[in-house]
Amino acid sequence: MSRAPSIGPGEAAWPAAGASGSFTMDRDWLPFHPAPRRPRFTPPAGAVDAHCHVFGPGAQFPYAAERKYTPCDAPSAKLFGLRDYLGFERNVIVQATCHGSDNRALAAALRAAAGRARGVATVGAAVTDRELAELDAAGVRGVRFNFVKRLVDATPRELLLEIARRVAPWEWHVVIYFEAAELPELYDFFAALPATVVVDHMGRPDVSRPVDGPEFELFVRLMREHPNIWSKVSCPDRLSRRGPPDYADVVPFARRLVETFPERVLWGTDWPHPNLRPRMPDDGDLVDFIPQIATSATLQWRLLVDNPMRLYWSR
Ligand code: 0GY
Repeated sequence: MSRAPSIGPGEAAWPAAGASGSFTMDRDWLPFHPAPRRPRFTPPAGAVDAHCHVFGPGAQFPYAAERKYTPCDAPSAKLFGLRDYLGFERNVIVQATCHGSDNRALAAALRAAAGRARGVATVGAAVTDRELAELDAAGVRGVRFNFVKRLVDATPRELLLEIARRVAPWEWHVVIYFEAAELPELYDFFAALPATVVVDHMGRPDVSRPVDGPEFELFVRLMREHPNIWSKVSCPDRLSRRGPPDYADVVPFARRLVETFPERVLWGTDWPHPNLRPRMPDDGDLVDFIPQIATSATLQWRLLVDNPMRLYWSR
């Protein structure tokens, strides 16, 4: 493999002070790891990092007025450098809440990827057919509904259903982000969504609870009873109480999903890891999490290649 590109700070797009145009990153913001280690695990050929973001640069793509945080810039060139360094072929870039429903940074990143990235956008019900057509042409294949209260103000469910109807002709799927404690309340709404649905980060289970306890059972039931529902087995760094390098307490949860629903799981780095505290993960550790949760070459191929290719690159 070629020499590691630098993905750390120091480029013009990310001045050392964390300022970009009129934006200064939050005082307690942790930038992404400046020099991740090389993973021991080699992803299969054609592997997809199916959950990551770009931020700005704010001077070019301003952060949204309604954002709940101001990040450091994390431009697409850095993301693509990391992709190559970690041994991946493609990215799925998910619109981050700091850009609201202004998808320009996402669309520009998708165009810059020249076919090697697909996107998940955030849109309002007022989105026009022309805007949807442009996003689709750029490579968007899904829309994200966020229910995490610290990240977004609540959107009425009728509006979300209206958005799901609007994107249906494009055969986009719906990505949902929520925390496990909210699932009982949201269960029926999720179960009724008229699309393929992809859950971020396993529905954020409390991994100090048993993997076969009622909380995670409810999530497994959601997937078992609804074959249109997929899950990302991502973000051990967000979920773990024990922490790196192995994130051992997250393994049983992710492994259970990979083995029960091998054809409906995706994996992603979550780079540049928004809002992570108290420490940034080493992305090399995150890649080495994969063989702990997908323990055969076949499961790894489904998780990293076959599943994301079916969902994002079927056309
Ligand atoms: C993630 C997680 C988070 C943030 C966002 O769009 C976002 O701002 O998704 C989070 O703070 O938990 O998936 O990146």
